[in-house]
Order: sequence, then C-alpha cells, then structure tokens
Amino acid sequence: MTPSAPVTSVHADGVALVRLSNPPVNALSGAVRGGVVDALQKANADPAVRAIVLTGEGRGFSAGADITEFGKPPVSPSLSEAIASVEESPKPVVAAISGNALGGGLELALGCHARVAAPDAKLGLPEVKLGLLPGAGGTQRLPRLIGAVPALKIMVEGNPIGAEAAKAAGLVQEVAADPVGAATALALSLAGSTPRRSRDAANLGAREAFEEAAVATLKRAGENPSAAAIVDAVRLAFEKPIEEGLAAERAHFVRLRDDPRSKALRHLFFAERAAAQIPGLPKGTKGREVARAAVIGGGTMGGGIAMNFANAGIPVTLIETDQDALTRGLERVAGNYATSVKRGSLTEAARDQRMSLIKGAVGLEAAAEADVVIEAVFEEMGLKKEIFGKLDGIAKPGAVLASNTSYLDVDEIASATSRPGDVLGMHFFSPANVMKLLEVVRGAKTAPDAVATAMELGRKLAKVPVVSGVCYGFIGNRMLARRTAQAERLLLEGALPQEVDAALTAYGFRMGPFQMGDLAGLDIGWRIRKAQGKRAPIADALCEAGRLGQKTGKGYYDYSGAARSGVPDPEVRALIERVSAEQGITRRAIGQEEITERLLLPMINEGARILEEGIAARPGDIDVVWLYGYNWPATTGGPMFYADTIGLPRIVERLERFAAQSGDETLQPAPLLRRLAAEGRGFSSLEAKAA
Ligand code: 3H9
Repeated sequence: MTPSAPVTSVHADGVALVRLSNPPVNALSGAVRGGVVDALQKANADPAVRAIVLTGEGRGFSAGADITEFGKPPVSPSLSEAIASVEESPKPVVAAISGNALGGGLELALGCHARVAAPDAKLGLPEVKLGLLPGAGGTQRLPRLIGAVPALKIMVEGNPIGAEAAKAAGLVQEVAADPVGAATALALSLAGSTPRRSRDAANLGAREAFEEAAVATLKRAGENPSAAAIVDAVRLAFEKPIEEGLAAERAHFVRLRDDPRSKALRHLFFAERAAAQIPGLPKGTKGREVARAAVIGGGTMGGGIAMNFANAGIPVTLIETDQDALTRGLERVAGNYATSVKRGSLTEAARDQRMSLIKGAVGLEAAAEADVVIEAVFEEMGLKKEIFGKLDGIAKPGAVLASNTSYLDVDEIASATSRPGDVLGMHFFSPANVMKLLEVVRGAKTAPDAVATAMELGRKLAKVPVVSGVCYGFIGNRMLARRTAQAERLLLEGALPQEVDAALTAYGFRMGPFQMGDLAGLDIGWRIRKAQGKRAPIADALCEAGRLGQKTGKGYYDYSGAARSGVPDPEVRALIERVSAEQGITRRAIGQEEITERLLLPMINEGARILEEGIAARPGDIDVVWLYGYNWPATTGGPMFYADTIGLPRIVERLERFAAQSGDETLQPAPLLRRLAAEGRGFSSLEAKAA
C-alpha cells in the first residue's frame, strides 16, 4: 500500500473508519483515489462492517483534486469513479468533515450519504479561481442537494462557507465538536436502510429563479469561461438525468483544464506558495516575535501600513515629527475606516477596535517598545540614513528595522546603524491597506531570522510577501521603469496616450501606464528623474505645464469634465507633436500589437536580468510581484509565465529588432533570455532548480 492511501480501522460497533491521509492537505492523488475505492470494497465485503465513516487526517478533510496531476497522463481510478464507488456503496457512508472540504474534497463528501461538519469546517467549490468548474459531480450533486440558486452562488464565487451556513443550506446534517463521533452515530442509525443519494432533482428549486440568477451571474462574470460552464452544467440538472449532466460537466472540465487561462491561474497558485520559501535560509530558521509595531511617517503610505497592523490585531504606533502632521495622519486613517463603514464592509465596532490599536506619537523615541519598526518617510537617502542612525540608539535589541523604500539601496540604509543584520526593506504598494504585495528586501547583511520575521509578518498582515535582493527599484519597480521608458518612447514616435493605454487594457490590465501615472501623480517620477539627472521630454513638459495628473485636473488626460475618467486632450496631442518635432522624430502610426510588445517584452527582458543577478529567486516570484503589486491580468500568469507561452525565441527576435530600430542598447536581449531561447527552454525550466 502506498503511504498516501487512506487508513481504515474497523471498530467494535461495526463502523469502518476510513481516514484520508495525504499530508499536508489530503489532495486526492491517484493513490488516495485508489485507496478510497479499495477501502470501500473491503468494508462492503466485511460482514463485521455495518456502516462507513469517511474522514480526513491532519489539517482537514481534503483540499480537492491534486492540482499537480492536471495535464499529466490520467491515473485510474478517476475522482468521479472513486466518488461513484462511495455513492453506490450498499452500506451507508457518512463524511466527517473538519477543516477544509474543498473542490474535489467536497465533491467526495457529496458522494457520501450524509455529512457531519466540525464547527471550524470550511466547505467550498473554489475551482472557478483556477479557471475550472467542479469536475467530479459538484455541478450536479450540489444543486440537487441544496437548490440550484445557492449552489450556483457557491460555485461561481468560489468562496467556502462555514459549518453553520452549510447546515442551514442543507449541505450537512449536523455540526458537531466531535465530527467523527457524530458521523459514527449517524452512520449506525442509517445502517440497514437504503443509502440516500444526492441524485434526486426534487430540491433544485424553481427554474425561473435559477434562470434569473444565471443572467445576473453571467453579466457579472464578463468573459470568465468558468461561470458560463457552471451555469450550463447546472441548467442540465433541470433538464437531464444526472448521468448526462455528469458527462457534460466532465467535457467542460477537460476543455477548461486545457485552456491556457486555467494553466496560468494554476501556475500562479503554486508560484504564490513557492514564493513563501525563502531561498538559502538555514533549516529551521524562525521569525522573531512581533507583538508591537511602529510606523515612522504618517503620510498616505505610513497610515496605510499602520492600518494593516491594526487590521491584523497588532498594536501599532504611528510616529510623526510634529503634532499637526500626526493629527493629519490619524485623520486620514480614520477617514479610510469611515469609508469602509459607510460601504458596509466594516462594522462600527470593528472600526473602533482597530482604531484603538493605533496610537499616535511625536518623536522617534516612541519606537523604543516596538518589535518591528517600519520607516515610511520621503524617498530620500539622506533622510532615511538619519532616521536609521537615530533608531539605532532607540529601538530595542532584536527589533527588526525596515524601510518602506520603493527604490533605494537597503544596504546603504543599513550602514547607518550598528546592527545591519536587523535591517531590511518592507516595500508595501499603494494603497498599502489594499494592495496585497509586500516586497521583502534582503540586504547583504540581513540576518536570516530578520528575513523570516518580515515574511511571517507579511502573511499575518494578509499580504503576499516575496523576497527581493537589493537593486534600484527591486523586482517590481525595476521592471516597471522599462515599461515607463517605452511608453514615453511610443508617444515620441507617433502613438497617443489613449492608444498606449488601450493596448494594455486590451491585454487585460485595468489601467494603462498613462492612466496610472495620472492617478499616482506625475510629479513623483519627475522628482525622481530630476534627482538622477534624467529626462523624459514629454512627461517633463507636461509637469512643467502644471499638468500633474488627476490631482491638478489635467495630466495625460483632461479630468475637468463631468466624467470622472479623463478624456483625451487636444492640448496634450499638440504638446506631444511639438516635442516629437523638437527631437527630430518623424511620427508614424503604431499598431496595437507593436505597442503591447514594446511595453511588455522589455519588462520580460529586465525580469531575465533580475533572475540572472539573483535579485529574484524564481521566475514565479516575479509573476507574483506583478499579479499582486501591479494588477497583472491573472489569466496570462504574470510576465515570465507569459513569456514562456509566447516562446523565448520570438521575444529575442523582437527585442533585437526594437534595439536596432531605436538604438537603445538596453533593449538587447539579456544573456539568460538568449541562452534559454537557444537551448529551447522556457523560464519555467528554472523553477525546479530554485525549489
Ligand atoms: C478540483 O478539486 C477539481 C475537481 O473539481 C475535479 C477533478 C476531476 N493539490 O495553501 P497552503 C499544496 S481543483 C495539490 O500553503 P494553507 C500547496 O501547494 C482543486 N497541492 O496551505 C502547498 O504545497 P507546498 C480545488 C495542493 O493552509 C501545501 O499544499 N481545490 C492542493 O495556507 C499547503 O498549501 C482548491 O482549489 C491541491 N489541491 O491553505 C483548494 N492544495 O507546501 C486549493 C494545496 O509544497 N488549496 N496544495 O507549498 C487551497 O486553497 C489551500 O491550499 C488550503 C490550505 C486552503 C486548502
């Protein structure tokens, strides 16, 4: 028997307890499925067995199908076959669910004749989040059990429900602190009777109500192919016998599983988890305890960071240099919470509780008690070094000292202290209380347990932390700079802001670079360029004309009209044409495909350099950065995954052409990109090496 096969024990009362045992999450791999079929056969053949309880060992019932098996040659028995063996068991099978019963895990429980859940149980069909639909009977059995409308909601939203909600919906018969005990009693009470199967269409509910919900669902789902497939499969529950519904569900599942969008989403699922592994950390390294935090700087960023701590229940002190700035900072935080209360996403009590965790203070001395201090002041090296120098004398020993710098050299900041091992970057993304990415910047001297602290803390703050090495702009902003440079070049050569933005929104981004620039404020980049002695002729000319973006009512677009979104402005067109002429450039029409490639391929190229230099440990880390920090469309999997889907030789050829056209040597393909392309490999071939 393979180690991951379920373990069966037969008890004196005649109940066979079958425990799924495939750590960490009891994914339903081939061995587990085979083991379930085997266990059911044996239990049914054993005259001492009267009824069967199916449960999960360890962290929960089961997180569903083993996603790593998708796309590999099928292993028999299929999950549907394993579930059929449960459903067709002549002796009653009751599921005892604690922890997660997700996807195929819940589908397995639906094949059982009854279900009992622990109070902590989470039951759901999250396949939609992987670009799939439940493919082992969920679309047929769940509607038949709890009604088509509630089943549709569970499948299309993909969020699990708790035990009590599951009981109210009729998904489980009982909620019990000892689910195995309660399931055993229930199983024995069913022994001898014909087991009830979730095949009956009587509970589906009214067809009209379903059709109404289907229309609303499809409207909300837009182009999400999973939602349409789920609606179609549930509709069949009304129209056809379950066998036909199951066959149609299977066909949808296979089609979606092989769709590049689902492959991209599955890649991101694993990339996000891999990013949690910190490369090169001594085994067993644990983070330091963080009971209290301090944030230096009460601006938009600092306030947002403080909110993250309060939201996670960690007391935090927001520190400013004077009372006025502090009051403004605290008011901004209170304003953000007030908006959430108004929207209904936060109760007043929760708001009060969170606000009570945020203390304001004037002067760095207030950082003395904190286990982690995050500096979020103006992006200027001199100021940061001054603060870290002072913090060195104030912070308690062992406190982690973090800078929220977006670009600057963390090693230089650390050099201002006598404890560089405690110093690192914790780069939050704006708005810090919303965006999920956290770049943890590991300096040359950062201690392993300091990195581990920042990573663990990031997860506590509900962020997705990714480790980056030290370089200008780290992973995300360093790549973004390539896109920004190309966007400006495209305007000089002949494109207009709305054409450039349209190319990226057509690709799937929510906003293009100029819309994003207008939203963030064009003066930020202007100031950085000035500090570096660099120029971007069009962006600079806009700033010089006082067009700083949405906050001044004008930027690349005009925001002065009634519409909240900006509209193209003839003045901007004239300005761009004038600057092109001044640069001696003959403008030409640039098609959408070229625009998209000019924006995305140089980023991929920079990603290759970032990998080569070891700034990012894995291509997937870069993809996670772009997904959670810059809203890269998940269905293309992030820049490096996308690169593999286009093919690296084509990217090399295009970059060479762009470099030749423009004379811009930074567009030459990175050595790693060239090498992989020549060897017929993709970036994904580097993942295994990094793991
Ligand atoms: C499905 O069921 C299709 C069927 O309808 C039809 C089939 C025919 N497979 O997230 P964690 C790994 S589709 C393989 O860090 P947590 C994960 O990669 C599936 N591996 O833990 C990680 O590995 P590592 C529908 C899986 O406590 C480790 O387990 N189900 C799977 O933060 C720990 O995971 C889902 O979409 C899997 N299904 O969260 C649920 N699940 O340690 C997907 C996890 O090497 N899973 N792993 O990095 C989850 O949402 C979370 O893992 C869960 C636990 C909430 C369960």
